[in-house]
Parts: sequence; C-alpha cells; structure tokens
Amino acid sequence: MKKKILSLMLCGMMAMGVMAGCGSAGKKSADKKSGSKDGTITVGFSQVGAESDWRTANTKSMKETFSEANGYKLIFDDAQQKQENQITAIRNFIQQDVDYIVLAPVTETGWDTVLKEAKDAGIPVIIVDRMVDVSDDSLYTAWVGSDFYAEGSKACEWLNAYATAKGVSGKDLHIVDIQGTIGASAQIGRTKGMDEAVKAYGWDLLEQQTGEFTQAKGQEVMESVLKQHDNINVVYCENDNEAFGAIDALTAAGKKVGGDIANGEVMVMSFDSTNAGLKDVLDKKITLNTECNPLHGPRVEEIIKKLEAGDKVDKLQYVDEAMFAVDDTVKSVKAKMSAGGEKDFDITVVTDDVISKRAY
Ligand code: GYE
Repeated sequence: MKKKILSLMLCGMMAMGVMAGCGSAGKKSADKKSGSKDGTITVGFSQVGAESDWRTANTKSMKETFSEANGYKLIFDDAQQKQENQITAIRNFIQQDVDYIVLAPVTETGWDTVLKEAKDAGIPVIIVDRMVDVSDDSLYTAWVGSDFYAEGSKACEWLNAYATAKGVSGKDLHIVDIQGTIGASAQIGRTKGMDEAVKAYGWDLLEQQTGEFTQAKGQEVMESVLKQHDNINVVYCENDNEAFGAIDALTAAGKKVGGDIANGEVMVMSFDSTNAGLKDVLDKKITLNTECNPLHGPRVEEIIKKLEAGDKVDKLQYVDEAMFAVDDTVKSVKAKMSAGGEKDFDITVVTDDVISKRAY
C-alpha cells in the first residue's frame, strides 16, 4: 500500500467535502516510502486488554482476520486496561511505520496528542469498539462499533415493560447498577440509558458503582452493596463478566436469582450476550441479555479494503444488535438511538438451538 496515494486520495476526499480538514499528514507522508513489496499490509492494533469474554472474542476476530494468510502483518498490543500503555503502543506503531493503526480505546478522552502524531506521520487510524472524544474529527479516518446508548435504552425499556406486565410498580424496583470502566463509551451509553429510565419511570436506583467490566470486581461490588441494602431486586450489570461475579455474590448471600421479583427473586440483567452469558439466560440466572457484537475483524478489514481501493468510507458505522431473554413476557421494545429517533427491537427467547447457532 502506498501512503502517498492514500494521502492524496484522502485530501481529494476532503476537498470533496467527505472529510473535514486536510492537515500536514498528506504533505509529510507524500515523501515517505511504505508498504512491503509483496503487498502485505501492516496493521498495528492497540487492544484494551483481556478483561472479559467479549474482549477475548474481539481479539480472536481481529487476529483471525488480520492473519498472514489473508495478506496482513498484525502487530498486536494488549494494553492491560491502561491508556498510557495504549499511547506507548501507538507511538511504537508510528515508529515501525505501519500502514494502519487500529485503536480500541479504553476511555473516550485523552487521545488528541497521540492521534495528531499518527496523522502527522500519514498513518490512517481506525477506531474500533469504544469511541474517542477528540477536538478534531480528522484525527481518525473511521469508527466501527456499537450504539451503547441504544443498548442501555433497549435494556431499560424492556425492564419497564417486564415490571409492568408483572404488576410491579416503578418505585418498587430497587436497582443496583454495576457500571463498566468509567469513561468508556460502553459504560457511558449503558449508564445513560439507566439514568434516563430512572427519571422517566420513578425507579429506586440504590447504587451505581464500577465493576470495571471484570468478574472479580463485579463480585466485589455486589458483596459490598448487599451489606448496605436488603431490598435489592434488580442488578443491572454493564457486561456479562460483571454479571457472573454478581450472581456468585448473590448466591453466596443466600439470594435466589431470577425474574420473579414479585416473589423475592433478584433479577440480573446483562450486556454482551457472549456464549457463557446466554447459557446463564438458559439457566434463568440472567433474565435479559442485550447483545453487543464483538466480531469487528471483518468490519475493520472492509474499511481497510475500501481505503486501499481509494473508495470513501463511512465515518461512523454502527453494528446491528439483538436482545435475548428467558421468556416472551416482553416481545419487543422501542428504544432510543444515539443518532436520534427510536427503533423497534424484537426479543429472542434463549433456547439451546439459539445458542448453538451463534457465531461467538
Ligand atoms: O461490553 C465489555 C468489555 O467496550 C463493548 O468492553 C466493549 C465492552 C464490553 O470489557 O465486556
């Protein structure tokens, strides 16, 4: 891949109003020689870490897609959930003169400086999964990931419809929100969905604490809130691994997990719909699981292929996602979307057959 051609092309696209601004990236990279003679494309991927089943599935998808057999050299870096490690990784990618940088950012803020360095080096940056919040959108070429606010809205609309169907009023929903990593898009969107529903439906939100998207922290938070409140009947976990930890803590405390909140059960809700997460729905431990699709490898590759071919790419690309529940008490919900407006989503009842047909 020739960066010279790419930067000229990007500037051309900018001139056509496709992208905003044309900085020094074009000029500087025009002097550079890059790409290997055999056509191999080098991709530097800065991954958040290995905190969850979702993340493992995401890493697998990226590694399978950007394989040598597919014509890539992948430089993979696991940042262990630390932004400073991601910044170091990106600087290393720039030094190694990779063709593309792919970044799965741990949090939204703090990227301006290093992404400007990538831009100055003429290396296109593709953001995957969580978003970046930068002052200048031309610091990245494209983003692909989930509508996390829609996920939160879907889950909360389902809870409202479910409680109504069971004759439980809003003020009798005593909720603990085990949040994701604070400042990560997945946390921001899912928490916002909850905050809005609390206001709209008069729910009793007892606690909001981060479980950092891990099973260990999810369990720890649940153990601690159980000591403070004896009326918890809904636990809104912002990912599957937190839910696994919360379920262990609830069970150890002698609580029965399940959807029958009118008769003393504690309902666990979750996000991701990983294989283990859906098995917990089948076992009636998780009542609703809202999908977050981790299979971004092929989506990022499609963006790279388009850029290689000189085609224009969408700046933001949202992935379609489903909802999975223990039963069909609620058949569909109307949820709010990040881009504005509302959309209808059907709820799939989890069976062995549903799980066996899933791609992850
Ligand atoms: O939900 C969680 C992971 O950013 C969508 O990160 C991702 C989230 C996912 O740790 O399990």
